[in-house]
Amino acid sequence: MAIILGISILIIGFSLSVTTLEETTSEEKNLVVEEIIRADVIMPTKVSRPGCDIEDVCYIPSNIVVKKGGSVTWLNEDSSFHTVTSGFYGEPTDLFDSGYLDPYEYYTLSFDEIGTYDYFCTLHPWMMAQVIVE
Ligand SMILES: [Cu+2]
Repeated sequence: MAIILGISILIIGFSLSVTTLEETTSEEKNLVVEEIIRADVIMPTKVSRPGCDIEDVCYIPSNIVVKKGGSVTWLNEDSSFHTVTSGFYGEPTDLFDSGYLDPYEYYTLSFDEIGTYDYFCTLHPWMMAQVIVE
């Protein structure tokens, strides 16, 4: 009896892991496709450490220009959480805030008013960039 139960549990466990693997694989494929199509600004790897600010590559590009009414999509390509938060570190303007973006998570915003929008990451004070709407 114990052996049969053990085998059943093994089989169930195996089917579960196969299902999870298939889901992950198809999600990853979607990510690759979406990444090519959708990301306007990326947060590259290793920006959770100071240094990206020296060459202004914490967000790439660090200055993006869009037409009024246009949208910008950010993609976090790093393995750490990051945010896209309006204003400056310690002085948020409360216009927008992505919250914590998981690795490979997207965030999209539309800009309906002309202006320069500074933004930063609430977790990494050196991460700063701008959206310019014209
Ligand atoms: Cu960050």
